[in-house]
Amino acid sequence: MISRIDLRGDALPEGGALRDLLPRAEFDVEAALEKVRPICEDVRHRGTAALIDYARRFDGVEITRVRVPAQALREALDGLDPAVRAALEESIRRARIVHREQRRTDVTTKVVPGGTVTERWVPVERVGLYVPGGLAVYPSSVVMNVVPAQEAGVTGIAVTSPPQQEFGGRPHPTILAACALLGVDEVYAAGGAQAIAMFAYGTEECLPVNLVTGPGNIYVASAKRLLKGRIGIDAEAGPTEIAVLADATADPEHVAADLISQAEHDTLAAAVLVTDSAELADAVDAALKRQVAATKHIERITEALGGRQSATVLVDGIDEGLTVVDAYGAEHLEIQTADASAVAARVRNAGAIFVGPYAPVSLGDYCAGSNHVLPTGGCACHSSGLSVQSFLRGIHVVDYSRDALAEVTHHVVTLAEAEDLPAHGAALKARFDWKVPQSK
Ligand code: HSO
Ligand code: ZN
Repeated sequence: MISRIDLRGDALPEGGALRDLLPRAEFDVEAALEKVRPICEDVRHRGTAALIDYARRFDGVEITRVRVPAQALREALDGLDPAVRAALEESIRRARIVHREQRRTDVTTKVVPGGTVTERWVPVERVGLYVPGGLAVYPSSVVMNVVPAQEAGVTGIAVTSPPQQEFGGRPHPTILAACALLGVDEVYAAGGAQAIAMFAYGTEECLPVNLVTGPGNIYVASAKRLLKGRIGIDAEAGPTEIAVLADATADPEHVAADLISQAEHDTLAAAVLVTDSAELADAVDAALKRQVAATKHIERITEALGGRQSATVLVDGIDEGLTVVDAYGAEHLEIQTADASAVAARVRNAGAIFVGPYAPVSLGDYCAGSNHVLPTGGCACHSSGLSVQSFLRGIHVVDYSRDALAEVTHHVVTLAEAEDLPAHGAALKARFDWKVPQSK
């Protein structure tokens, strides 16, 4: 069901070569650009009319407006199953506890007497949050996008999610209810590239936003790449990934259950087990067979686990395992080894790390308090998941007195002349009856 890559014996190849040996799904964002470009242009020029046409063409729904009326949000919340409401409230509560602590405070540094630089953290004014539709319904992603934006102090929050045939061309009611629960009243029924274009260019119904966050399919990722610059983006999210670094102490049933849990998202989802124990690998294989047969989304999971993006990687020890998981840079990494905390502390590249037998990825998906919008496709080597920081900009505020400026003027003039930009120096000289002071 899941293929094997045996790296035991020889020394591991270095850097890029090791990464090339590891499995990864094809997610060609560049190739989708040609399809996405005309859609974005169309939304730019025809606004709501274009969105209505795409809703008909891609989502099979007839709608007359894209914005979801406030009444529909209230009704969705009223109709929400009380158990789901309680679980969402707990998810929100925990996410708030964690994200509130992430808020950076402004820092003022006294550089010299009379000269300070302050880093002032200012929330983005208006953000557009994308919540995917597709194979599953993701109210939890509403929580993971909205909570950090709110905790950052963003005042203009708009959410969009694909219109659903089953619900009269509106997003799934649980998504609407989650928005209502979080106090978000600006919600749109738009999905795919066209939704990103709506946020970037604005329409009759939706003002343009400054930043778009949230995962989506390849067309969403491609539109983000195309429109980046006009808007800020969090990441070009690809299919979900789980890597598990495990030794002989791990419980194969748990490892298998966790691999399956993320394979459930998509046929392209990746599940990678890295272990120094061939016995564990065999036991996980057996557990996978048994457990997959009993899951609801058996076909999707079987395809994901059998795909070239999933594998069991055999290594010579946990040190080598760490080298492998660092080269892979998983969206989610579980450490199921002896002394898991110490092993986890040595990981350099992962979107989020789940430590020990009682921190499965599914906990993080819903109720750990951490964020589940995380870098995929190896982007964990250079990027972070969504946090309060994603919604803030640090502005440097420079405040110098006359004396403090006078004291450094000769250095500025020298550097400006060294760059053949004498007008830069002149801007300082103009403030003083200036002659070159002697350096001390
Ligand atoms: N594992 C997904 C998030 C999610 N799981 C939402 C269930 N619902 C990507 O981190
Ligand atoms: Zn998940």
